[in-house]
Parts: sequence; C-alpha cells; structure tokens
Amino acid sequence: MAPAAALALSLLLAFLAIGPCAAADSIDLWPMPQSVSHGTQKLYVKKDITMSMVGSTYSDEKSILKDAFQRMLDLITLNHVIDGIDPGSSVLTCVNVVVRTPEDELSFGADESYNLTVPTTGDPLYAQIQAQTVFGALQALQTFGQLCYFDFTSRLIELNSAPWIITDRPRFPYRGLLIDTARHYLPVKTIKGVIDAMAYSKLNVLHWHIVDEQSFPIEIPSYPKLWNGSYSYSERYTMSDAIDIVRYAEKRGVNVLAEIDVPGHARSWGIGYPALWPSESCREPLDVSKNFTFEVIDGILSDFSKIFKFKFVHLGGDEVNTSCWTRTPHIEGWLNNNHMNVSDAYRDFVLRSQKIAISHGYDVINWEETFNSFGDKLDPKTVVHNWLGEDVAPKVVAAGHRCIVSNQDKWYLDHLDASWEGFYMNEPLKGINDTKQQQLVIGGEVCMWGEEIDASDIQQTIWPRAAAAAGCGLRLRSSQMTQDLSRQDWRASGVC
Ligand code: CP6
Repeated sequence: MAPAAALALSLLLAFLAIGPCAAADSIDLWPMPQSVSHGTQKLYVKKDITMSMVGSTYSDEKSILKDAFQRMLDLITLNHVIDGIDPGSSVLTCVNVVVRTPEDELSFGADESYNLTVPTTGDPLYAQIQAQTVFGALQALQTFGQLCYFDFTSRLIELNSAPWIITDRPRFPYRGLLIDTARHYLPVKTIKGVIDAMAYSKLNVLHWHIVDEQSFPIEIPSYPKLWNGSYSYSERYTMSDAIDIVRYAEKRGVNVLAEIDVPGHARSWGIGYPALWPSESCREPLDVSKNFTFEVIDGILSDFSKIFKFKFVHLGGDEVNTSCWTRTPHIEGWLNNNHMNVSDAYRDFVLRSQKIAISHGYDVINWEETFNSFGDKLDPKTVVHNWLGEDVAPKVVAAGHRCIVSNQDKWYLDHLDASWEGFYMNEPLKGINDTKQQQLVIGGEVCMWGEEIDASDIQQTIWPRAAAAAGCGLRLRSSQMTQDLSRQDWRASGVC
C-alpha cells in the first residue's frame, strides 16, 4: 500500500474501529472507485508477479507502464516476501494490461477511466486492466496495489475478497494540489515525493506557485538575472531541474501547472532588474507603465513554453495593492497621460499578460479577483480560480467561464485547524444546478501555501487532508458521498 494512501486509510480505519458501528465489510480503497463489487475468496500474489500487455495497441516506448508496474511492485514487496505459498492456493501470477490507444502524451482531459478485474479462476490466474489510455492504466495499477497487502504472519502478499470487478473514472478532469516554492524553497527531491503521493490519491495537477514576493528561485534564460532574487545559490531550480520535475510528474500521470503571479506578489523580480519596481521604496505591484515589464513576462512565458507542456499557465492576478502605483510620480503621470485610473491599469495589465500567454500557446488561469473586478473583459477562455468565497463559482460559470474551486475555508491546507472532515465534505458544485454550467467546473484544488511549512513538514501537512478531498469532492458526487458515508457508518461515528 502506498504510504500516503496508507496514512489516510489508517486514520479513517482507526476512526471506524473505535466508532460504535464499525462496518464489517469495509473496502480498503482510497479514493473509492466509482463502482466496486467483490467476493470472499483469498488469493495470494506471486512475489515476482509479471505484467503483460496482450491486446494493447500501446507500445510503452517511454516505459511509462513498465516503470509504474515496477513501482507498484516495489511498494507491495517493501517487506521480505518469502516463496512459501501452499501448492493448493489460488495464486495471481500476472497482470495483463490492455491499453486501447497508442497515445502517450499526457494532456488535459485525457481519458483516465479503467476497468480492473481480479478473477478467482483461470490457469494461469491473472488480473486484467482495461483502459483507453496509459494514464487510465496508471490509475488502475494504483488501485491494484491497494488491494494487495503483506501479511506479517505468513510473509506472503495476499489479496482478499476476490473476485473483484472495479470500474472507475474521475469525476473531474482537474484534481489539483498547490505547492509554493517562493516562501520556502523545496528541494527537487521533496517535490518528487509530493508527486508520488499525489499519484497514490489520483490527483493529477501539481500547481507550482514558483515565484512570489519573497523569492524568485527559478532560472529564466531570457532574463538571467531574475533568479538573483532566490534566497541563495543552493535554493534554485535550473531549467533542467524543472524539466526533470515535469518528466517525473508526467510519468505518473500528473500535469505541472506553472504560475507567475502578476502584477502583485512579484517583488522578488526586481532584485535582478530593479526597473521592474515602481521605485526603490515601493516595490510591488510590477511597474505597469514600462514596456520592459511586459518584455520580461514575455521572456518568462517563452522559456516556460519550452518546458511546461500543460495546456494551462497560471498568471495569478490576486491581492493587487495598487496604492504603490498612485504613490509613484512617473506612474501617476503615465496614468494621467493615458486617462486611466488604477483599476483600469490593473485590468490592462492582466489582459496584456493574458495575450502574451495566449501567444505562447497557453490557456490562462487567473485568481478570482480578476473576474470579480472585470469579469466581462477577461478572455472568454480564461479559467477562473476561486479562493475567496463559495458564492463565486456559481457566478463564474453563469458568466460562461471555466472554474477551479479552492474555497479557502474548506481546501486551504495552510489553515492548520481545518479538519479532514471539512476537506472531505467540500462540494465543488455547490450552488450550481444547471448541467451545462456544472461542466464548466473543471475541478478543484487543495492549496499548500508555503509561509508556515518547509521541506521538513510539507508532506505531513498535506496528508491526509488532501487525500480526503481527493477521495470525496474531487472523486464522488454528493449523492454517492452520502451513500459512502452511510455505508461506512461514519454518520453513526459522529463524523457528519
Ligand atoms: N500567496 C499568494 C498567498 C495567498 C494568495 N496568493 C493566500 C492568501 C490568503 C490565505 C492563504 C494564501 N499566500 N500569492 C491568495 C491566492 Cl488565507
């Protein structure tokens, strides 16, 4: 069992065990697949179980599937497994994976559905995975790994309650987690650990809030002094680090969404290029009056487009305190000459940045303040990222924009007192009844802002609460959710 999933599950199971009505027939899968049926027979898993791809039209040239199978095997054989299965037992010897399309590029909206069957008869006895894409097959392997467990008495890998028939597909195409490398630098190894854990919970977008006012840790070849704003030489990501992270994530079915948060939250940019600051004494938002500002944004997005292949880039746009613009004489003069007030300037800054991102082939995501301030002017393809209140998503989709839900009261991991039950119960479609409008909610995202955490405690702070969101609002509809809750007798245990 994967550590993060194990962590989430053990918490939930501990809860069940002490609850007054512990469910007799619990299914230890997280997130719960859309449909699960099973029997009562115990199987053993051969310690060197193999994978085959009979019937696949996918060739696995990049070794995405083969490596995923090996990782799953490494997890379930972490303990010393012996060769001691009784000759009369039913032994699973192989997992056959049928992938129907040759496509191996991870893309937004890729079909991640799968079927997984574990029969009790057959010679040889093998499990079967069927998926449209290799990325569906990856999800199936995660589920399969969770069915297997190491028995400390027999020292064998066992798989209970067979036969299993599981069909699954995600509820939303966008299931995100934000990490913030500007407040505290996170080593590449730490980011990879977070990606591993995301894969266990079937999350598929790592929102990398790379840069903020405190530091600029990434190399930008077009403007090589930008990372002068890093905390230190060792707290930096080279372009090849970024490529490494993107590749690592893609192999696990995780997209990387890069963010530059403009024009606020950008003070660190000016360490290398002070011309980006309105003045020495007033350092953000970025100087709206200079072409240079937009040349730098163009350079960054041009460099990004070579490594961050996800359909979207995030341009922030939140918490812009424009008083610095009005307090700076040359910007004040520029505003007057152009007959603009600061609200116009904020709007034009965001729209001009959007055009630059679009020219590099991206669709743009912006924080909700942009929609709240000038929603009617946003490019119609803009995805609006909610964080302030839960009344916003209904307005966003009613206006025809796509939306990502991250309601700060429910899904902000930096709120350390927010409970996992709260994460579990958040419903992204709350207040949206029209089916067409519901489809504009592409998903949700839990946010691990970096002010209070660093590499030493980020995983412990993200999980298990992110897994609770991954297992419910992001996975199951509210009707199923209620069913799931009553089936597991959590209601009786006082959770809801
Ligand atoms: N940094 C940036 C942040 C936050 C936002 N943007 C934030 C605001 C309020 C809370 C948590 C995080 N730290 N760039 C808002 C999207 Cl409670």
